Amino acid sequence: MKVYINGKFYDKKDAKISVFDHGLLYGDGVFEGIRSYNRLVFKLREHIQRLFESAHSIMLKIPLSKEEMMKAVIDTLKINRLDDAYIRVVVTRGEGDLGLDPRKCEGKATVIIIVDKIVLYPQDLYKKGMSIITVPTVRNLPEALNPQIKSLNYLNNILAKIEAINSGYEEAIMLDSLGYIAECTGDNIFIVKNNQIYTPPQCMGTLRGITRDTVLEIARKSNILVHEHVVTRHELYISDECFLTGTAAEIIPVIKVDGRVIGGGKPGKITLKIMKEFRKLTKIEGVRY
Ligand code: PXG
Repeated sequence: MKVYINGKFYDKKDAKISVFDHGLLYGDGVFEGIRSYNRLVFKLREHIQRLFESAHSIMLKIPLSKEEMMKAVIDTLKINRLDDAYIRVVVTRGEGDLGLDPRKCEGKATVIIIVDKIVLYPQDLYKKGMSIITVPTVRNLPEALNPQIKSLNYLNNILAKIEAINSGYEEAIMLDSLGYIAECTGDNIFIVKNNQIYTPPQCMGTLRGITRDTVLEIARKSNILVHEHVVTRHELYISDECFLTGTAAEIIPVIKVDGRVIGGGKPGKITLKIMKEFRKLTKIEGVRY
């Protein structure tokens, strides 16, 4: 495996950055997770756009243009000869000193691109559906650290994941500070009720997922009504169907939440239709390499 660091490729064992990098010391940086399917990078432009928006928001200057970043991703895929890959793009504030002052890192941002495989959930859960739970750790307040910023600070999500794992579950539903459904630790959440789709609005402590946007697009094209609307736990419990979306997770059905069976206790027909349409899109859309 060859890893891209600041314009050069290194073998995995030599792909190292400084212990003074503020990405490590403070989680000061941003990232993206992207997928390619059969040599097509899905939604590459959208991911790079979000990366630059995250960086802009935390006043981190990425030392490449968007076009150069896209080319760097493609070059990393080509050199690794992977047809289907999970691509991690990381930009940190760079090397500084033992103080959080970002001025010490000025002009030294670290750019890393790793291409590998990712398996988020056991494969059989995509057929059977997952049981998940809501957890005590609430999603970051947008006015503190906005979940729209895909920063290297994922401790909020990791704590929620730990709570799910400690209770014997694979995934956690995080609520916002008002108690509404926000999202999962690395996925957006959708419910279906009376053949209509609902997902929490992005202003309520939810990342604007690129898979989420794709699902909304698929639903609209399929003449399914979609609502970006607050969702309570009660509405989730009495929904007909539930599924999660994310680049790493793709689309995975949920059949039980907090011990309540969702719909018929198996993946619903709208979920299956969206999964099928999504799979089709990944076969035809994307930047080729
Ligand atoms: N919410 C959060 C908090 C995320 O981190 C999503 C939603 C889905 O967004 P996209 O754009 O991918 O549809 C994400 C992204 C992992 C992992 O290892 C998960 C993500 C990113 C990187 C790694 O679980 N999810």
